Amino acid sequence: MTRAKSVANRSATADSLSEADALRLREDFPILKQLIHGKPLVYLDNAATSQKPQAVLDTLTRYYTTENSNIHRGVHTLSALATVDYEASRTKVRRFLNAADDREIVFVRGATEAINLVANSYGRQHVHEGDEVIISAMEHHSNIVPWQMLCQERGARLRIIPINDDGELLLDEFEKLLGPRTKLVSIVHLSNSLGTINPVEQVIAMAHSRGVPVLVDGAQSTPHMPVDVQRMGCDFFAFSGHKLYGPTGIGALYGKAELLESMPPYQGGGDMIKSVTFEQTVYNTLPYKFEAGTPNIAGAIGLGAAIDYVTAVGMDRIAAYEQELLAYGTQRVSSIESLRIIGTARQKGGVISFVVKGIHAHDLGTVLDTEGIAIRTGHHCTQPVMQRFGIPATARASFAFYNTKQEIDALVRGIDKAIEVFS
Ligand code: 7TS
Repeated sequence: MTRAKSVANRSATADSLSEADALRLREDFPILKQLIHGKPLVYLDNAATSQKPQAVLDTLTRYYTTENSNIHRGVHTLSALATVDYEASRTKVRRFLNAADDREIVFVRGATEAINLVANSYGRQHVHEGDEVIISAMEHHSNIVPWQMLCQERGARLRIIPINDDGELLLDEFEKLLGPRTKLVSIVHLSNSLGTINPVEQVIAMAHSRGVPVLVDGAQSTPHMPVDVQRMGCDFFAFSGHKLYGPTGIGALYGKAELLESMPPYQGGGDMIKSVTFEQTVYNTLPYKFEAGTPNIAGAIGLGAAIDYVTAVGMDRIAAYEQELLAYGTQRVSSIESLRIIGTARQKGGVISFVVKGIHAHDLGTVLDTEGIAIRTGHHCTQPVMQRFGIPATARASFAFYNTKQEIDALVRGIDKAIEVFS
C-alpha cells in the first residue's frame, strides 16, 4: 500500500488532513528533503508548480524503462501497453473531473494550450465582427492573450468583469456586460495572484440563461479543491498537470461532447485523422480529433499517477487542510505592521499575495531564498491585477498539503529579517 493510501485509510472519517498527516505525506516528496543555502527547503511556490511524489517519479521511470513506445499505431506489445496506460490516464482525468465521457477529455500541454485550443477552434467558428468575449479583471495572461488575439483577428470586443478592492468579481457588472453579442465567457476558478475562489456556478448560470457557453480556467483550483464539471455546468474546463503534482508538459481540456463534436480541429497532423488523400482528409473521432501528433505519453501516464495519489489522500481533506494553512498564514502575516495582503476575498484558496512597505517584492524574495524559503515575486502573469491595485508586484506564498504551520512561521521570521535588512 502506498503511503498516500495508508494515510487516507487511517483517517478516512476525518474531513481534514492533520499536521501529522502532512508531515507523513511530505516524506513522499524527495525534493523537499533538500537543504537550500544550508537551510531546510520551505517550498511555498506551489501556484507556479508543485512538487512530485515518488509515485509519479517511479511511474515515469517505469514507463521509459519498460514500455516506451508510440501509441495508437503499433501492433507490437509495447505499443499496446503504452496505449492502454495512456487511455487509462484519460479515464482517470475523466473521473477526477467527474466528466460524463472519456471522449470529453483532450490531452494538451497544459491550461495555456487548452485555452488556445478553444479560442482557435470554437472561437474562430463563433466569434465574428462586432461580437464580444467576456473575461474578468483577475485573469492570468493565458486567459487574456488568446482572446485578445481572437478579438483582434475578428474585429470583436473583449469585455472585462471588474473586481472590488478585496479582489472579488462584481457580478452586477457582469450581468450588464452580458448581451446579444456575447459569444463566450472565460473565467478563472481560483485566482493565482489574489487567491479568490470565484462563484463559477453562478457565473455559468447567468451566462447560460443567455445561451452563452463558459470556459473555466481551473489551473489553480484542480490541485486544491474537488472539481465536478457536471455539477459546475461549465462547457469547457482547462488545467495543467504540473500544478497537480504531475509532470510538466501535460494537462487536459474538458469540453462537453456536443460542443467538441461541432468544433473544427485545432492542429493538423498524425493521429487526428481517419483518412488522408491529397483531395480530402476525414478527421478522427473525439478526442483524437484534437490530439495531433505524438502526444506527451509519459506525461499523461505520470498525470494519471498524480491523480491516483491525490485521490488516495482525498481532495476534500486537502482542501480543508489548506484552508487551515490559509487561516493561520493570514493571521500570522497580518501581525507584520508594514505588510499589506493583496486579495482579501471571502472565498479564498491557499494563496497569500502581499506587499511590504519600503521593500520591493524581488528583494524580499531574495532574502527569503537565503533562508531556504521559495516564494514567487512579480506580477504572476496577471499584470492587469497589479494595475488594478496600483502596485508593480507582490510577493506570493502559495500552499500545498505538504506545507506546515512551522513553515509559515519560518516565512514570517524571514519577512521580519528582510524588514530588518532593508530598514
Ligand atoms: N491560469 C492560471 C490561473 C494560472 O495560474 C496559470 C499558471 C495558467 C493559467 C497557465 O498555466 P500553464 O501551466 O499553462 O502555464 N500560473 C502560474 C503562476 O501563478 N506562477 O507561474 C505560473
